[in-house]
Amino acid sequence: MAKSKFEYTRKFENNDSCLLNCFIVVRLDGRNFHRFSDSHEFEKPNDENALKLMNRCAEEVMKEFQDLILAYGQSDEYSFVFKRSTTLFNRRASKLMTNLASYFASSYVFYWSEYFKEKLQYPPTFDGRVVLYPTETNLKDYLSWRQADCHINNLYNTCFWKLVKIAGLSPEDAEKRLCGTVSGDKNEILFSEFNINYNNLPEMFRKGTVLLWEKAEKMVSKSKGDSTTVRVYPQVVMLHVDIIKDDFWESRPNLLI
Ligand code: DGT
Ligand code: MG
Ligand code: MG
Ligand code: MG
Ligand code: MG
Repeated sequence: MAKSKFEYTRKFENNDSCLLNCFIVVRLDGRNFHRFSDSHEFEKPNDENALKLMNRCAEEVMKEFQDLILAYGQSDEYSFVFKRSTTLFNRRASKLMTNLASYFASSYVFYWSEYFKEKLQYPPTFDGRVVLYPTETNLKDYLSWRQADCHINNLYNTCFWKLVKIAGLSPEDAEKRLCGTVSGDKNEILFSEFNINYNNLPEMFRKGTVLLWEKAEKMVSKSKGDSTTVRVYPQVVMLHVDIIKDDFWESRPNLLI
């Protein structure tokens, strides 16, 4: 087809290809989920179904974009890590980010009814950003930062909502009560005032969720007769484990390769 005289406008596009060899991380985060969680009456501080829906969407994203090697989610956010060598969308940041964000958001709507009886009140939005990490240490530190954030917020919010819902404090008084406390103090409040051992709360709440690919064996029947054979195929697995300590990485030496 002949070029139109308008085609030069393409040259105004930025080249936003991500630097070679870096881990490309896309972090998505629900826009104004403070309001969204109120409108949909999410349980405070953790709504199990809301978290499971986030995990489901992330799993679907992993399956759709198979150069993703790892994902980590907590609260209304999910971080997706591409393998270093990915050439998906020529590593263009805007393409990677918008494809993940829109697939995640449409999945959130698509699968909503599997997790909630109540109707969706309005369309949710997720923002996205792309961050490049040049070293494995940088990437691990990034993921540790997100998991530490999960822990700090969850400990605080768990205390806060016990003080409000069980002890009957006003939100202002609960906030004052927790002001200046360190994590040991909060553990102590939970234990002595509410008989809760923080470490016994669900791991999904305390540690967030990690998704990664693992090889699984599956029995498949051959087309003729009833003989079966074992096939190995990759499968997304969901874990609620510590990724700050080295154990997680040492037991999976090939994860980032
Ligand atoms: P943003 O991200 O700047 O547009 O604003 P928000 O409101 O999404 O703020 P963000 O992302 O810093 O914090 C997440 C919000 O989502 C926070 O208000 C608590 C809410 N949220 C996330 N997970 C849950 C949950 O399981 N239960 C409840 N009740 N709220 C949740
Ligand atoms: Mg925010
Ligand atoms: Mg948000
Ligand atoms: Mg958030
Ligand atoms: Mg097109």
